[in-house]
Amino acid sequence: MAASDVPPIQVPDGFTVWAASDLHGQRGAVDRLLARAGLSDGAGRWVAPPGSALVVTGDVVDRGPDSVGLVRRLVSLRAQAAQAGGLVALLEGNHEMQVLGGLAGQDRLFRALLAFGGGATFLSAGMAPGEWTGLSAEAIRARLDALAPDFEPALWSFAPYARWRDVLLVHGGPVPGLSLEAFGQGAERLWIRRGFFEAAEPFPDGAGWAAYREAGIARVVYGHTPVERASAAHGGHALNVDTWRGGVVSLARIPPEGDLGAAVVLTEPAEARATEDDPAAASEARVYDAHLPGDVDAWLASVGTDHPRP
Ligand SMILES: [Mn+2]
Repeated sequence: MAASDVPPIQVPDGFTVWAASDLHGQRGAVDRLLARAGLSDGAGRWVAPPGSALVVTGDVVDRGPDSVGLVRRLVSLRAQAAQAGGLVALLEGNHEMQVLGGLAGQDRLFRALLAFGGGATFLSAGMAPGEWTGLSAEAIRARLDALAPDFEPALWSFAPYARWRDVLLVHGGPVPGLSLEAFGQGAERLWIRRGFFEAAEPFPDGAGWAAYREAGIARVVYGHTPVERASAAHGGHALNVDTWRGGVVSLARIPPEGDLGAAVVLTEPAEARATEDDPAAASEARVYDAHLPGDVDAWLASVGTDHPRP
């Protein structure tokens, strides 16, 4: 089964596509970027011309100042865009799975949630600083659901990946050797890093990427691994737009064909984190990267597909 039961999103070929990733609660910077791109008025109203799309490739929550506010902003813009001949695609990241699975009681996901900035999400819902310390996942979830009942349903509505022309948009990247169906159903796409962007086999021509190539995918827009500025890989067939390391939030206009390194990229400074990552746990990142995709797959298989929607 998929990381959720939401189908992948197909963006019509003729649309103009803007992409961002790893927004991590940066509602102010996102508002400024959307206004500069002509997508919103900077205060939550979708103003883009018909045929405009915004694709957010996951990790909307945790770390930054207003996770709940940013999710609400993007869900509202998604509804407005759908009524105005546009499209907002909200895609899953590992942080959305850490919130949903962690608060559902999956132990390793809960530890990852607390270690990697989940407290910032609790704060943005209205919990007091440190209120969650020592609480069970169940107790935190009950408090969060009472303060922000729309929040978990909104995260359940995120899609596994999107496609536009020959572009795949996904949080971590394509996973080598998989069919497109297996790629969409497993959680590895949320965590993969060097296995995609430093793969010895070039994308999309290497043997391991045959299923993607045969499905018409030749380029990938992704995030998850923080970089200083939007960075092309695989000879311009891949573009990482997670610029968390550079202290900025980026919004990239994806060229309809050719070198992704030629994308127009707008940036705005990120605000300070609301909570720091746990430095001890951060050293376990590779352990989490190795275990959590399987944990998510097992957890989702156990909870089934009947999730609340906004
Ligand atoms: Mn991520």
